[in-house]
Amino acid sequence: MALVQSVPGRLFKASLEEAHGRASQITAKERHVGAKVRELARVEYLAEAIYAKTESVVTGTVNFAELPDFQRELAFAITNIDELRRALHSIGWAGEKINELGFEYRRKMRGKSNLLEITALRKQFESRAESIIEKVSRDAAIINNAEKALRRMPSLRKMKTVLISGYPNVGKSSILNALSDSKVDVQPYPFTTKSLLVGYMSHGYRRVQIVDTPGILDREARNPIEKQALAAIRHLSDKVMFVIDPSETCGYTLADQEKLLEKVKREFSSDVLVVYNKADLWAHDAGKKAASSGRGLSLSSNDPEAMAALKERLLAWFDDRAKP
Ligand SMILES: Nc1nc2c(ncn2[C@@H]2O[C@H](COP(=O)(O)OP(=O)(O)OP(=O)(O)O)[C@@H](O)[C@H]2O)c(=O)[nH]1
Ligand SMILES: [Mg+2]
Repeated sequence: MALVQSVPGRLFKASLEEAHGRASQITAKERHVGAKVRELARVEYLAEAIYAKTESVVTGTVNFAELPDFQRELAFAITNIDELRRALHSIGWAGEKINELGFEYRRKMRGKSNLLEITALRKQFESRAESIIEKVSRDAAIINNAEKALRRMPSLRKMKTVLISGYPNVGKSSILNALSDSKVDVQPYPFTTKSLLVGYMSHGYRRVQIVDTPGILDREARNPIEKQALAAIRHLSDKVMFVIDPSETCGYTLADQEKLLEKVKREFSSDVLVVYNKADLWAHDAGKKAASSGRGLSLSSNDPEAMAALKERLLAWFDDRAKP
């Protein structure tokens, strides 16, 4: 679903060509009458074409206040919604103004019988319409930029959701893939080159959305936009599955990963399930076993039995008052 409709390019020129094309198809027995009718039609069709195009931009834009929290927050982070609203207002105004002028000019033209005067009025109307469209060209650009930015917005469902967090390469995506019923959906994520990976898992009536958020929870928000993006993520869920790789083959020390875990708990969510992944690589290490024991689940993402148990655990998380 598009949140914003873009303003068609060459709004004036294309509408003008359309109007002249339609009007030229009008024929009348008497030459002089035919010419006048065509001039009137040019005005009518131009006003109509522009009005229809601007109207569909205005009505085709969603009411941002009615979006789900997550999407609304994100939309506000990505675009200046107030500026967009003003631009939409201007575009709507332009269409209505041209429509009104069309009526006014046709009334004037009907009262004339001199074809030169009629044609002069039609041309005057066209140039006034063109200058109105020029006046709102900045607004059109604002709308089209917003459309482009918002087109990249992920569309996540409003349902029970678990977020996956942890350093790169710890196995987040592997776990998500192993848990998901079907193919994982890749959703664009604005202002990062990364994407959100979204999976769904179900058992009976229970259904949970899992979102892998690479590079979002695992580092400092750098600017206001990222802060707002974090706020948006918070709307999605406060349940985080934090993945740690004690084998350190991910390239980060266990100590650094624990530090990030504390940070996520402190700043983002206290409802955290810790998963110690890649057990196949470190289970023989007594020290690492001791470090992880009792603090979370130890497993390997390539072990189907362990993944089934994790899935059950995550589904149960949303049952009444259940704790991970
Ligand atoms: N031995 C072993 N390797 C694993 C396991 N889980 C994941 N890996 C490997 O670890 C590497 C990283 O896995 P990913 O699932 O891509 O990790 P990620 O956390 O999604 O990484 P980013 O998307 O970069 O943040 C891959 O080569 C996986 O095959 C595991 O349980 N055991
Ligand atoms: Mg990944």
